[in-house]
Amino acid sequence: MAQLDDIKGPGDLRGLTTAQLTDLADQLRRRIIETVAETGGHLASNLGVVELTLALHTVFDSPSDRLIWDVGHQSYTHKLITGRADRFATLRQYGGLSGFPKRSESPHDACETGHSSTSISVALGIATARDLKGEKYSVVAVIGDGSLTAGMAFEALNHAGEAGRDLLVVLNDNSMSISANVGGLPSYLSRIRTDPAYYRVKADVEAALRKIPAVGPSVARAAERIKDSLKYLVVPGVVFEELGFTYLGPIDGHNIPALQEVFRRARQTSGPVLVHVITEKGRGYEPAVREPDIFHGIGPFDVVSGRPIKKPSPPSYTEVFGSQLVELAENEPRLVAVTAAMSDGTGLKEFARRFPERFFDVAIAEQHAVTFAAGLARAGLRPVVAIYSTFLQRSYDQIVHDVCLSRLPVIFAIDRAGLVGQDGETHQGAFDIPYLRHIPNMCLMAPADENELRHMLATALALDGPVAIRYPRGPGVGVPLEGGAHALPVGKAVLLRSGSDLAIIALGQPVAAALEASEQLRRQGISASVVNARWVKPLDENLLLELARGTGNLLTVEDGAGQAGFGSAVLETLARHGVAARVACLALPDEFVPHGSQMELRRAVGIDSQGIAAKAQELLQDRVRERRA
Ligand SMILES: Cc1ncc(C[n+]2csc(CCOP(=O)(O)OP(=O)(O)O)c2C)c(N)n1
Repeated sequence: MAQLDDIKGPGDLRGLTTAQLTDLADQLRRRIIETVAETGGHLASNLGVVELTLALHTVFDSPSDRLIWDVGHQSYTHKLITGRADRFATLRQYGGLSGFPKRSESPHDACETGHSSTSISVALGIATARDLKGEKYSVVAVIGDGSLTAGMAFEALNHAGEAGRDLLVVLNDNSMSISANVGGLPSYLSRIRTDPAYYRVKADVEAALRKIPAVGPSVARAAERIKDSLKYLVVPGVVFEELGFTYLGPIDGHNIPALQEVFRRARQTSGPVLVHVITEKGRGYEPAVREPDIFHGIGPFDVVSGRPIKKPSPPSYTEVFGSQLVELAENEPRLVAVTAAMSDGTGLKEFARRFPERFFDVAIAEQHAVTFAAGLARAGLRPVVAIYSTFLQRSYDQIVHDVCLSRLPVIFAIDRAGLVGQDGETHQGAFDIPYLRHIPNMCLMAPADENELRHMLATALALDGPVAIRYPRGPGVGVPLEGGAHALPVGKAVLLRSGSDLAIIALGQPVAAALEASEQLRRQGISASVVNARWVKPLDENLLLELARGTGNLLTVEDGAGQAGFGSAVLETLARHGVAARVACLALPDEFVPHGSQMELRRAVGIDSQGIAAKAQELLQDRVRERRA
């Protein structure tokens, strides 16, 4: 039997029998389960595509044929059989293998991904370039049924069907997004899977074809061709057929020979082809089959019991948001909640249970989620749209055009703002301050702790216009949560500590580190004010100007991109008022921050307490040098 560790590339799979590939699938599953139990990761999605990945790599010739994994969270088997098995234990660790495809890791990774529903567009672009350059290779996009619900996937299908280029779309249908899939398209796919009427029609067509008599060799060849094309031009995929695709399927996604056969056929078919593959999310690991949503993305867990290994920690910002929203909704019947396929990730499960009529999961459709919320607000409701910072990037125009232009009271609960950790570049919540700060009518806050998040939600509800609250992934700082949430003064920062040498103005999560840094500085004889900024917009200009005129040294700290971020807002304010001060800005660098633990990444970019203290010293030394010069 072939050993997983001996597979150095897809070439080593060639010639393996079905029995050998099946045995390899077992080894792959074991390796994935054991590794993810240590590192955390996207377990259930990966367990579902082991055979699918083996079949693709035995039929297609990567890297000259391009395999594009939508989202890329299901690429572990692909990584393991493309020369990365020896490093697989470093998955998602700082400096180790990424949990998503990365061209820097392997020529077999055709592009960087992490956000959903991009694969068909990029595959079509590559196929178009291939044709224009007169090159010959196959392009394959593998997309899940959840990812197919996003507008971009529809846009790409629409274009690809008409363009008619050779392109294979593999629809990996496990009937799940992270949780149960939402909407008309999933219902359609489910009918294809389960409605016997479809199979009857398919069987009828095939039976009729078998009766076509063969008359002479050329007629026989033609009849064979018609049989072939008609046989696979089966009724179930009529929607895809109408869009211009040849539909093949549905195929059992755990049957390697069946998959290999359909992929060979797809490779020979000209024009765009959609192969509909049915897989089981979590396949081969009972706890993941039972709870595919929990095991979609999971931290370290115990393999035997399937239970997460959790260190005791304060409630997460997400949990505090979820329970506070339920509390507010009890007294505010207009409050409704919107999620884009992330009800669990954004902490809305309890809200959905308590107020099913007021909860909307719109599928992976961030743009639609925002404009839908605009409609809700326009007609008198108070929608709260809970979306991760990185995925809200998709909705920039909807925020500008549909919400802010009309000054609609939509509350944006921006979870996973700042450094998110192990999911890396594609998931860091780096850009929300820059992409929101400049939009007229928008207010933007960031809590320093989980209790402040509660008050900020109450504040947002009291305001009559668009408001965004950005808060980090992970546990809060552990402050007490008792007492009702109350509205905070708008545009007012909080002076936490007064000092005479410089002022550290921190926003959100880094406030705690700024306080620690001020302690370290105090021990070195440096006296620092510390401000919890709370608001990016409106900014507490009075306090800022006062501090700038006072010590003349300001250090801003934020866990978002530096360009056009919070520090930039401070600099703009000083410039507008003609106040000269020495200002240093600590923020995320002008580069994509890779994966690692949040702590490691904060240290690496210098927004932990040591980094803040060092930057403060640097600022003061420059000042001393300047004075001497
Ligand atoms: C734009 C965007 N929104 C949300 C997500 C979070 N997300 C990652 S995977 C996933 C579900 C994907 O479902 P599907 O495509 O069916 O893949 P499966 O995990 O079921 O194999 C979601 C919502 C994302 N990666 N990108």
